[in-house]
Amino acid sequence: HSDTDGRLGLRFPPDFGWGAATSAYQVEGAAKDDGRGESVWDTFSRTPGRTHGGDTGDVAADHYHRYPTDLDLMRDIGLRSYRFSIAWPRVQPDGSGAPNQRGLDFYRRLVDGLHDRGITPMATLFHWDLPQALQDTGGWENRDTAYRFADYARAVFDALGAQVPVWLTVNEPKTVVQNGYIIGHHAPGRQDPDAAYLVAHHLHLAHGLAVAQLRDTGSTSRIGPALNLHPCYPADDSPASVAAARLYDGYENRLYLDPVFTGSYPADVLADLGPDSRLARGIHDGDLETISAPVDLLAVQYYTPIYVTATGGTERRWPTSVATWQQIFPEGMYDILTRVTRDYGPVPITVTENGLPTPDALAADGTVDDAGRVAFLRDHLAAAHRAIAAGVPLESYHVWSLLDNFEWEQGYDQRWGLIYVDYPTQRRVLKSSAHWYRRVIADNAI
Ligand code: PNW
Repeated sequence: HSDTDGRLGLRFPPDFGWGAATSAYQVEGAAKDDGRGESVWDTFSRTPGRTHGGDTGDVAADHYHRYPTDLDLMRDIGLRSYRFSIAWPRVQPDGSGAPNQRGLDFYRRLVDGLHDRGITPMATLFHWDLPQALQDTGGWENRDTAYRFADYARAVFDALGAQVPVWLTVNEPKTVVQNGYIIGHHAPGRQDPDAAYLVAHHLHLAHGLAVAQLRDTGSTSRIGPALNLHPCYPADDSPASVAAARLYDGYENRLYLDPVFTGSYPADVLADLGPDSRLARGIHDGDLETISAPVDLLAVQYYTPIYVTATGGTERRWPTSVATWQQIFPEGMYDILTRVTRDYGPVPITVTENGLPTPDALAADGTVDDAGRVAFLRDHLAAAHRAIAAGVPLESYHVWSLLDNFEWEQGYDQRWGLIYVDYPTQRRVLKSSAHWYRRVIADNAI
């Protein structure tokens, strides 16, 4: 039961890490500043027909220039944690070699600004913006890209390792695999499933090599993977639906969790791909030891469940958001958090993304009413609260996103932020969800 302003009276643990998240290509803009190289997303978004309205991240939310204002807004909301990503092409414009100091300096200013305001930085090393020069030599299909990533990670750790207490390696390897290499509506726009699962392996290898690099620096910072997990439910209780949902879960979840946490690929997925798959042939001796190096935490990103029919198809069962792939099902948050703790724990967990796109508009009185987002966040936080009560070691939660931003192939058409961005002027306006979240953080309760 909620009181009149929708508050549930559910208190979170002391020091809970209330946060919000962004990624470099989606917010920074400044595509040519300070020696930044090009990434696969520059190439992809500049290719006619690839993004809504031909939108690109060239300017985005201009966060590269406006970060001091954005830091002040984070402080005003009361954030305890801010998750951002580092653009590999700013650090190594061609994907290898000596780091570009001016690129690193931006992240140093950002991290210093967070500490000045009492906000804990959480940095993702790779949120999909692969240097185009590495794509030109095969990208993630090329095993060498994982070793280039390890070098890049080392350069970042050497520059910022002491100031960033939590590192995330690869953001959502599954989305690169599925959207980048199977469906093809993300960069690099391929439609080649056999290549896709080899890409998965090389992303896992990149993760493991980066973990080793952090350990080698002697850092006491923590590190883990950032996985978007989709609870997969059988559409009915027939044995065929249950079996189909189980295999679907293999492709959606266990393919990304098992190598890191158990040191092996899920046998049902490997069997389904067959002995001659590029994945099966691409696993070298020792790879799984590298990939399963102990991590310090698991970052979970939850948006939607998947309902699987007896034939392995999917079905819509709950209301969808303006993102057609998203069904609104808060209970899925409870299910996925308790499941990863049961099957892969005990490992500290952070939710690094959860959110909803809504058709937000600036009203005549200068406000932005996103009541739908408030209800979504409150219901998902209530499910997270129940998961904590059930024993899930959840330490923090990050709304996707801090700011409206470049939503990949949807361009600027989908708004996911707590903060409205008026793109023509780059003016920021706190939405009603941001005001609501400020009170949640102040009360440490929903
Ligand atoms: C995540 N799906 O992507 C990304 O990490 C963010 O960069 C992105 O802006 C955000 O979620 C919202 O889309 C996803 O198809 C892309 O289930 C696709 C899916 C989930 C997450």
